[in-house]
Amino acid sequence: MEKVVKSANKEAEQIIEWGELHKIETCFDRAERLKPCPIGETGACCRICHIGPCRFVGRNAEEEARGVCGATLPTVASRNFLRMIAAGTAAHSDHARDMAFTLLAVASGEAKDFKITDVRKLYRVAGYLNIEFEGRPVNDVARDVAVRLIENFGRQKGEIDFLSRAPKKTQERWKKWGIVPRGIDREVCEAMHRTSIGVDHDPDHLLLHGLRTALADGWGGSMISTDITDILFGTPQPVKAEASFGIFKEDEVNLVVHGHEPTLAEIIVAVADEPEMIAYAVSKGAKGINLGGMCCTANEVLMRHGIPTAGGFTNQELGIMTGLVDAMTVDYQCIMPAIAELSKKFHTKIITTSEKAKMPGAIHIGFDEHRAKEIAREIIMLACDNYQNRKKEGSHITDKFPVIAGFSHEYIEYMQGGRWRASFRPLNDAIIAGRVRGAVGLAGCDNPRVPATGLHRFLAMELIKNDVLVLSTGCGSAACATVGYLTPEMALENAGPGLREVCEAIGIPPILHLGSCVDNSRILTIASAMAAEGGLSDEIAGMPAVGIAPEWMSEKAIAIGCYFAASGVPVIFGGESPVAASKEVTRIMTEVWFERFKGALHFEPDPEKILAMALDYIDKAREALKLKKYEPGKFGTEKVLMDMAARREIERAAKPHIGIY
Ligand code: NFS
Repeated sequence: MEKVVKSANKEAEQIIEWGELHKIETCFDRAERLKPCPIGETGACCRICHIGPCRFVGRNAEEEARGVCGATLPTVASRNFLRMIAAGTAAHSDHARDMAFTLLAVASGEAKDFKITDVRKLYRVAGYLNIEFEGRPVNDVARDVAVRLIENFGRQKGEIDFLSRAPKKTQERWKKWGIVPRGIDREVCEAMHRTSIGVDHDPDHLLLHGLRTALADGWGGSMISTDITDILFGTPQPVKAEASFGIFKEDEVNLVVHGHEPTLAEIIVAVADEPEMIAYAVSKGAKGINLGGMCCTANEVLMRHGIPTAGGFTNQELGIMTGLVDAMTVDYQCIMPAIAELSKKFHTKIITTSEKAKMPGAIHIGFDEHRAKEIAREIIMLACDNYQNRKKEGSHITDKFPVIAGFSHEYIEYMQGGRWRASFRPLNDAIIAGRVRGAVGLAGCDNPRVPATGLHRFLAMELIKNDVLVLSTGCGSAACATVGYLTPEMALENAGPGLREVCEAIGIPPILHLGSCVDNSRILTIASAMAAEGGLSDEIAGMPAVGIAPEWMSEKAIAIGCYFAASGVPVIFGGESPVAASKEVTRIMTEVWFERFKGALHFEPDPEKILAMALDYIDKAREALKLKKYEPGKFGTEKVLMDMAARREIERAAKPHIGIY
């Protein structure tokens, strides 16, 4: 019998096989053993009150069937779905709240180990908020920005501030359909209220509130998080790094930062280079300290410092199974509780660091931004102490791949014309001419229910072959990084002729790593800039662009998919639909949303079909915009893209220092 591949990643599969040999269970084994509950999986189980749970199965599986209270299947499926959006929005936004309070603490001089790193970005954000910045002390501006952004969470009336960054027409659609989010917490709270027993029963109405809540995530929580992280730690620019399990070093202390909140990870990066820390590691017999990342905390420090990544969600257990991880800090989100138990079979210390997220079997060292360096040093020393306990066991892997990451929206703008002519004109022109067929945001988790990372890899490869520029984030980026896809050479070897030319001219990979999952908000900013640039659509809707999350599993991914749909982007998710039980809910999320917003949310498990659907959406959008029909290798004439040499020339002529926007 042919062996079932659990991960599409060769190195991951090697560790899984080693684990099987040593009787060590992973999420892949558990996924095989625990099949999804077929009732809950499709949205057909109502458990919001205790008369039930009511299950819509068998003779009760029709649209007009009713639970004990009389709720229909479409009501139940849309309520369940709205709760997923609310949870995803809460996760991104509570992270954003932490970032906003950190900014406030820094601006008030209470968190002395941090500073405002990117003043230019601070001013840009102050500008969006109509906060005066010229001639004022930086910390005063930062405090005003922090206070104002914090208000977005508890605002009761009015609008979330960053909605004004969307194209006017996009905003008008939101107004027309009554989905303008007021305050982030208000929308999440109202979602929970409306879905409790006996409140909102109209599927369309429930789902519209889902879109409003999701917009509070995309244009609220996520965008706030991205902007503040850039202000505090720097706006990313291209950086070279490495990915996969070979990043761990046999002769150094390996400390992994895992989770989503970059604040502690940033300070660990800062102090790990201190001579005292290195001397401490050496005193324990190691040659130095080697930092690595996992999931989105990895993406944050990869984007800004080139810290190597060991990969995404399904790699967290496998990383420990290399036997080389001396300590792993986990903050919050996407952390499998299994790692605490697993770590006992090795020498790895798991350290929880957030007061919001604890785990039996882990050590807790609560992070406090007021004593940041002290805590970071404590953690590093703990990892060093534990280096001596390293055992021989483990599936040591030496393979690693080069990565170019760090594509913030500011850098993407800059790379198309330099500091003085930064714009999206070249990209718009390349799309108009058919050199670039369109763009896809490839995002979301990796998943042990499919050959993990395989769907990301398949789609990334096929899309660039078809001249589609890929913007990747989150574990989608990690899936591509850990197989060497995030390099300029990828364009030379695999991209279609038009996309290859564009990538060569600018010197970029055809798959651009934009950051963590909150950084999907960067794609909203890019789409808005492309609309403002002209020549394509004058709103986000109607652009030759699609969002794909082929291996999603988190509620956060659902919130992301919905804010893209509400913003006008058709979105295709892999796997079974969580509303499959109701034809009506499926129709609303595809047809009705498309009529109103030109966005939609589909679920399609077959990757070939996902690809075909995405290309079809892109080609239809091109047709509607009356652009040249896409034909591989046949382009119209557009303005010559500014190449590296020309850009350097401009920089030289302008100023000796380079800022990216
Ligand atoms: Ni996004 Fe990042 Fe990964 Fe999925 Fe989890 S790490 S926030 S939710 S699993 S992409």
